[in-house]
Amino acid sequence: MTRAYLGLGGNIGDVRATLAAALRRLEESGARVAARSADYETPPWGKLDQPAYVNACVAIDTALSADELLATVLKIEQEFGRRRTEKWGPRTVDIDILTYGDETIDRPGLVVPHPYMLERAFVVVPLAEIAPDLVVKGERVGDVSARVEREGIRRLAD
Ligand code: PH2
Ligand code: MG
Ligand code: MG
Repeated sequence: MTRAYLGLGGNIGDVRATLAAALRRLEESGARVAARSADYETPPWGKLDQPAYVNACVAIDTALSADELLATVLKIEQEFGRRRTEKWGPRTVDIDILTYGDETIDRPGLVVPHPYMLERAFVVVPLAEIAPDLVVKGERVGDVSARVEREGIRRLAD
C-alpha cells in the first residue's frame, strides 16, 4: 500500500458535488480515502478572468502503481466532463497527484512531487489541514502553509 496525496479542484458547475462524486469513484477504483480536507473557495491562479475555484486535498492509500493511479484520475476527470482546452483554463474537475509515497517521478505526463505544489496556496492550505507534518522537497507542509499568501482563500462549511 502506498500513501499518496491528491489535490482536487474545479470551477465549472456544482464543484463541491463533483468533488464528492469524484472521490466516491476513486474509492470504487482501488483507492481508500484516509483523510479529506474541507473544501476551500480560492481565487483563480494563472489565468485571472475565470470563476473562483473550489479546492480540496485528500490522502489516499492504494495498491495502484503511480501509473495506474494517474490513468485512474484521468479517467475520472473525463467521466466528470473534463475537457482539456486552454492551459490553466476553467474545468469541471482537476485531480492532481501531489505525492506518491516518497517517490520522485519525472517523465512526460507525470512529475511527482507536483512541481509547483508548495508555491500554490490553493494546494498548500488544504494539504496542511490533513498533513501538516508531511515533508515535501525538504519542507514541512505546515510551515509552508503558515507563510503562504492566502488572501481570498475561504474555508467552506460542510
Ligand atoms: N488550477 C489550475 C489553474 N488555476 N486556480 C485555483 N484557484 N485552483 C486551481 O485548482 C487551479 C487554479 C490548473 O490546474
Ligand atoms: Mg491542477
Ligand atoms: Mg491536472
